[in-house]
Amino acid sequence: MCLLRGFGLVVLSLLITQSIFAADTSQQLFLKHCAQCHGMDRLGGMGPALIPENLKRLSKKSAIAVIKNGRPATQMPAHAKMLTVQQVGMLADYIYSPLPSMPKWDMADISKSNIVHFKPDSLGNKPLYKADMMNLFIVVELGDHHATLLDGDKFEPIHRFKTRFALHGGPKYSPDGRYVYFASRDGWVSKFDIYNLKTVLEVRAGINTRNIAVSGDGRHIMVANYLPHSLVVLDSKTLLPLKVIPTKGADGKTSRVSAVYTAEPRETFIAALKDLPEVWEISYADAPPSGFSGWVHDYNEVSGDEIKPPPFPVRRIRVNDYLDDFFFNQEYTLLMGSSRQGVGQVVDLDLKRVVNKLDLTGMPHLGSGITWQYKGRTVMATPNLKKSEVSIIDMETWKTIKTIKTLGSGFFMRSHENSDYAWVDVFFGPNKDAVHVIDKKTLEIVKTLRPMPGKNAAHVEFDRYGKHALLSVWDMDGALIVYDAKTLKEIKRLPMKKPSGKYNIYNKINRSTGTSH
Ligand code: DHE
Repeated sequence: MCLLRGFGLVVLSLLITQSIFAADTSQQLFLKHCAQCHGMDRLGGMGPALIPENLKRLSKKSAIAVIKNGRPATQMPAHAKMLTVQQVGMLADYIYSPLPSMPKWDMADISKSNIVHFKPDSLGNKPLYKADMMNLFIVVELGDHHATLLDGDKFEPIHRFKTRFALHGGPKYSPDGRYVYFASRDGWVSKFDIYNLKTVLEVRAGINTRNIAVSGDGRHIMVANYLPHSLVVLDSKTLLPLKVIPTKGADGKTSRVSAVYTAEPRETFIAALKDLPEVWEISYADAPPSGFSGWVHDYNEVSGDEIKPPPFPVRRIRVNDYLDDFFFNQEYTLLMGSSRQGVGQVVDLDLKRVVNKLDLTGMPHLGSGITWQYKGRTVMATPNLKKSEVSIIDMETWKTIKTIKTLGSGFFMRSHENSDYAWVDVFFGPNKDAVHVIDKKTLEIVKTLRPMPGKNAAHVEFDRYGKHALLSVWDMDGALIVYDAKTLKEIKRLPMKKPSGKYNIYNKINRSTGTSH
C-alpha cells in the first residue's frame, strides 16, 4: 500500500514537474522568439497583442502556419528554421491560453496617463523659423524612433525630435497645420507644436492602438484600438479623454477596430470593426445632421459623467464581410474596403448598405488607394500586398479596367493632382529596391527606379505643388531621396534612419486625391 502510494507520489510529482516545465518552456519560447515585438505580457508592441480575445478570426491551425511561415504584409518573420514542430505547437497553445486577468484601460487610466509638457496656449503663436508653413513635411524615422520636420522648398531638415516607440499610420495635422498628432502602436498619442518645435502633450489612449483621426474642426481626436476593444475620443486641446466607446456588436461580442478616418464633409468619424462585419459612423457635430435616421446614442460613458454636446452618437452599418482595409471617394459618400482575404465591397454611407462588389483578388491595400481622372471618369488605383500588380478600377462600374503587372507586391501608392505620374513601390521580394512610375494617362509603367540597389525603397509623397516626389529607403543607413516629379531625376539625398512615411501638410489638410487622408 505504502509502496503504491510512494509510486503514485513519484508519478504525480513527475507529472507536475513536467507540466510546470512545459508551461515554463512555452513562456520561455515566447520570451525568446516573440516578446520583442508582441510584448513580454503578450499585450502587443511593434506587433499585435497575442491573446485569445484578439485571435478570434485566426484558427489555431492558421496560427501555426503563421508562426512557421510568417504573415504576408506584416513584419512577422518565418520561424520554421528556428523552431521544432513541437515548439511551434507549444507557442500556438500559449497564445490561445487566456491571460490570468484582462488588462483594463478606461477613462481613469487614460486621464492619469496625460502628460503636460507645455500648458495649452503657453507657447507663442508664431513660427520660430521662416518657411512656407504649408509646404513642410513630417518624416517618421522608424529606425531610431525619431521624426524630422523638413522644409519642402529647400529640402533641409528644420528640426529632428524623439517620438514614442513604434509609431504607426500617418501622423495627422490640425486643420491650420500648426499641430501634428502621432500615434504609437502601444497606445501613446503625442501632440507636437510645429511653430514652437515642441512636443506639448501626450496621453496613452489604449494598450494596443491602430491609428488616429482628427475631426475636420480640429477639436477632437479619435483613437482606434485593438486593445481594449474601443474607440476613444480625446479633446485635442488637452488630450484628455471625453469618451470611451466600447466596440461591441448587437450580440454583445466585442471587436478590435481596423482603423478610423475623418469624413470631413459629413462631420463624422468612420471606423470599421475587425472582428464584426460592421462600419461605424460617429458624429462629432454639435447636433447630428438632420435627416439622418438611425443615430443611436447607445453606449453609456465609462466614467458616468454627462458629456456635453457633441455626444458622439454611433450609427452602425452592417456589411457583407470584415473590413481590414478601406478608403473613401473624395466626397466621402462611398467607402471601398476589403478583408485580408480580398473580399472587396463598396458601402454607400448614405444608403447605409453595401452597393457593389470590388473586382479584386489577393490582398489589395486599399488604405493606400488613390484616385484620378482617366478618360473623363474617376478611377481608383490600389497596390496589392499579395500579388505583383496594381489594379485600376472604374468608380462608376466598379470593374477593374486594367491590371498593371509589377515586379513584386507593393505597399504604398502616391500621386498628386499636378503630376502625370503615380508611384508605387515593390515592397516585398527580390525587387524590393525598385519603385515603378506609372503614367496616369496610359496606365503603363514608364520608368522603374532603383535608388539604392538591394535596399527597400518605399513610400512616396509629393510636395504641395506636385513638383517633387520624396521617396524613402527603409534602412538604418537609409535615405530620403528627392526627385523632380516631371523629369524623374534625383535632385537630393538626405541620410536618414529607416524613414518610413513622410507627410506634406498642405496635401494632407486639403485631402489631395493623390495621398492618404
Ligand atoms: Fe500599416 C498606415 C494597417 C503593417 C507602415 N497601416 C496604416 C493604416 C492602417 C494600417 C489601417 C492607416 C492608418 C492611418 O494612416 O491613419 N499596417 C496595417 C496592417 O493591418 C498591417 C498589414 C499589419 C500590422 O502590423 O498592423 C500593417 N504598416 C505595416 C507594416 O509592416 C509597415 C510597413 C511598417 C510598420 O510601421 O509597422 C506599415 N502603415 C505603415 C505606414 C503607414 C501605415 C508608413 C502610413 C501610410 C500613409 O502614407 O498614410
